[in-house]
Amino acid sequence: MLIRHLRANDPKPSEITSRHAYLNRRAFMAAGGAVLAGAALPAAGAASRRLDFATTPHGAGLEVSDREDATTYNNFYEFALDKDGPAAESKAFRPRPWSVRIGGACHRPGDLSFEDLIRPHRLEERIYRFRCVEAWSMVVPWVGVPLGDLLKRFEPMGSARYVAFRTLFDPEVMPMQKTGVLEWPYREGLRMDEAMHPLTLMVVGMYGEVLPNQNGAPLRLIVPWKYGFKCIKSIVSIDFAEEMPRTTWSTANPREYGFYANVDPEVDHPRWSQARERRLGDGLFTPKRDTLYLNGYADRVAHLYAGMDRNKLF
Ligand SMILES: Nc1nc2c(c(=O)[nH]1)N[C@H]1C(S)=C(S)[C@@H](COP(=O)(O)O)O[C@H]1N2
Ligand SMILES: [Mo]
Repeated sequence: MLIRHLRANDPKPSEITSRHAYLNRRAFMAAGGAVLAGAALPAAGAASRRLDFATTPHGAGLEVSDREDATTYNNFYEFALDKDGPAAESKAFRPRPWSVRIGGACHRPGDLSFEDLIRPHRLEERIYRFRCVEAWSMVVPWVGVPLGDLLKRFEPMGSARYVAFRTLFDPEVMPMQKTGVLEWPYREGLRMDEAMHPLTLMVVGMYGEVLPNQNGAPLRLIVPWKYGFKCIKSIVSIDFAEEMPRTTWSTANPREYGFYANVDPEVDHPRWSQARERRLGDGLFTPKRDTLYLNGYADRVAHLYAGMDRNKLF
């Protein structure tokens, strides 16, 4: 394996070499030419996990986190409550076949297979900063579809002000769903303008390959300016709603987790500061990094929250 080979021979920190290996492969894939509609997704059950995608300038200057870190340090409470649990406990989860129910305030509701949902779109790769509310962060090359392009196909009604998402409920494969640690299924939601914002992605892959189970296979949300818990995994339903939907974490602990969950170094979590973060892959003695307002995407999204009290609507 190229990545292992480079790592074994390089005395420098592994994140640098694996990043080079990754970027080389990315350049190689980009050189592969035009993306054909329908060819972007491997067939169900195919041995290849590779995706075809268009590269974009998003995050071109950022140092990508090690794939190993991003796929073994997870939050996915359906499988385990610790960080290394989801990778081990989600091995028996089979994310294909998969279908998604689209409903609520829209003119074209329906049940779509994962393939029918994604195939009409061109996949894009975007390198985004990702910030968990627990003060760790990473930089990941996600592969997905702008959520707004996907939602438009279902013709939301003028009355739709929010979008609500749910994760699969299947306690036989998601063992923690047999417990009451959270209210299941996991739920999340966005305001319509947040959902339609061009930075918001419906993600089907990372590091050029289909999503590993522990990262939310086969599809999950990525909203790069919000805390990680908004980025709901293994989605089975999307509903357009007139009222603000109930969400898992803001229901579990409304004092600590709000509906907006915008990354904000000036609004502390009641139990810890949000001013700084530890980047996955940094050594224990590397100083924490300053957290950026809206995770560094303020120039693109701050207008969505103009006039809003950041301490009240957090
Ligand atoms: N269904 C579901 N989605 C979820 C979670 C979860 O427990 N269940 N955890 C959230 C949290 S707190 C974070 S930080 C991110 C972690 O994503 P990652 O494991 O891909 O880094 O997923 C979010 N999405
Ligand atoms: Mo998180």
